[in-house]
Amino acid sequence: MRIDILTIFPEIFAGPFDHSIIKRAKNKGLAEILIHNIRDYSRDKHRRVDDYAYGHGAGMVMAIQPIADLIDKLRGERDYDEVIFLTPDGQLFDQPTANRLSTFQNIILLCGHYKGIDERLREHYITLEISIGDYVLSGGELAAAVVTDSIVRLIPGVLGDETSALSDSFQDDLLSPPVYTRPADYNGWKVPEILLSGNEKAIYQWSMEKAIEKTKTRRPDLLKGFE
Ligand code: 6GU
Repeated sequence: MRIDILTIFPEIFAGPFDHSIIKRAKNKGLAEILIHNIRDYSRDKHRRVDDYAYGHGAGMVMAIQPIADLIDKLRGERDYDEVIFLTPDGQLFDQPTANRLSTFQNIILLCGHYKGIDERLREHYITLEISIGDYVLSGGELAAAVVTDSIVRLIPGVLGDETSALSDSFQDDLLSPPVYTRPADYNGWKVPEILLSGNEKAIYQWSMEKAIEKTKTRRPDLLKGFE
């Protein structure tokens, strides 16, 4: 899968994709993540990418030309399954959306700033608008990093068996059960007996009960249609 990220702050992406699972996905050739600086496509002599909003109030709007030229260039090179705009007024991002995006070959993630982007870009270029939650970030970059992380880990072959199999059976609709590692007794704080029993069936049942119990108290909304 190839992910093209369009931003005016490419430096933000120096860190988040160079560790752990995403790094492994890139090294295995399963994910390619390309960062593009929108400013490089400005035809303005001062490399400006924004301008005053028509009509009302203060605040700058990201202009059409640099973003349109960049997307036109990319679309001339390959087909894209979705051109996604990260914006607080987009649809709420969730696991089913992550699952769907992870099946694609090529996607574009456009990071917004200021008061937003010229509405005509949304009408003519954007195919999907995503928000990562009901709070305001100063730009779409961190949201793009969140979306990228959640979809890259789902690409077949990225996660090893040890991370995928067991937890994913709970993952979509239930919160995870508690987990423990050695020592079995830490200054009197003991690991639940059943986990030391070696009885796989009983352990699975215990974990499932704990997951349901936790979901009931913390996120009862997730259990709709489960009981
Ligand atoms: Cl995608 N962008 C911004 N700026 N704020 C957000 C967001 C996105 N999702 C939640 N808050």
